[in-house]
Amino acid sequence: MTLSIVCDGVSPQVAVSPRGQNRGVATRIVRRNRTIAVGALVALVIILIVSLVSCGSGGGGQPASDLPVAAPLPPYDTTLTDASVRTIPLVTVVEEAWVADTAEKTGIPARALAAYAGGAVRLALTWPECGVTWNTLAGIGWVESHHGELFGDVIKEDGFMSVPIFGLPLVGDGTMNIPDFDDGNFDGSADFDRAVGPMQIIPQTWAAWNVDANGDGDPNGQQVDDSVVAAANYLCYSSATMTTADGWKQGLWSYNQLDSYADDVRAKANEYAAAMGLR
Ligand SMILES: [Ca+2]
Ligand SMILES: [Ca+2]
Repeated sequence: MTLSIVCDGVSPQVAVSPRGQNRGVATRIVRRNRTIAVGALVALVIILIVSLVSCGSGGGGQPASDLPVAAPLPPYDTTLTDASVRTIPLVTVVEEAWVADTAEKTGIPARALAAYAGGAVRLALTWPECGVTWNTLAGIGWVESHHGELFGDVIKEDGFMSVPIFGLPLVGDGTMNIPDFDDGNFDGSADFDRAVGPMQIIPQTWAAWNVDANGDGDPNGQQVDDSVVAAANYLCYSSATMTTADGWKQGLWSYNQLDSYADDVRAKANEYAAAMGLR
């Protein structure tokens, strides 16, 4: 997720977007470093243009308010509980046949879709009042990293990126200016902070919401199940419910304070719903 620091000073530890804050401007750049082999590091920087948001000043306008089509929960083992769903690998939560069929219809890579769909089920059991849907999570995943494929990489079957994704250094050069929070432990740099992984989570947010959802015992921002559940938990923390237009707006606004961001996520979420015959 593009996690951004909340600029009004409220809960900065859970802010989700590294979007810049230059008022009224419109440039977001995402950089990805490529790590190859033992001891060898080749940094490949790729640029993505996005809009920057005015932070907490209203300069970015008000978030869009329409609620995207809410895709129903995918089929899953209904004996799962709030407790048990936390103990099984996220990729096993939703029936494989549904994932395969839905991946074909929507064009979402199956491994990413399994994480979004499993995340929606997991949150339905662990945070039932939230109601975050798989198509909203998929919309975010597409906007953030094109499901991990923005730079030509892929999410592997084990859920890890084929090449780790890192966002642009958040040093105020067309971005937010966020001092180093993690001493490089999460984002690989003790000089600055940057967003990490397919859902683009910044260190402060990861510190608050890191989770192990694939069952390997290690919360890892470059692993799609861990990343998606952390993002979903953050959305649900930020909004009382994602089932109303205002609630959905609040969740997306906390994630990224930019009208076009919510618009982009909504459009993609609706596209995925339409691909499933939902209106
Ligand atoms: Ca850092
Ligand atoms: Ca993990």
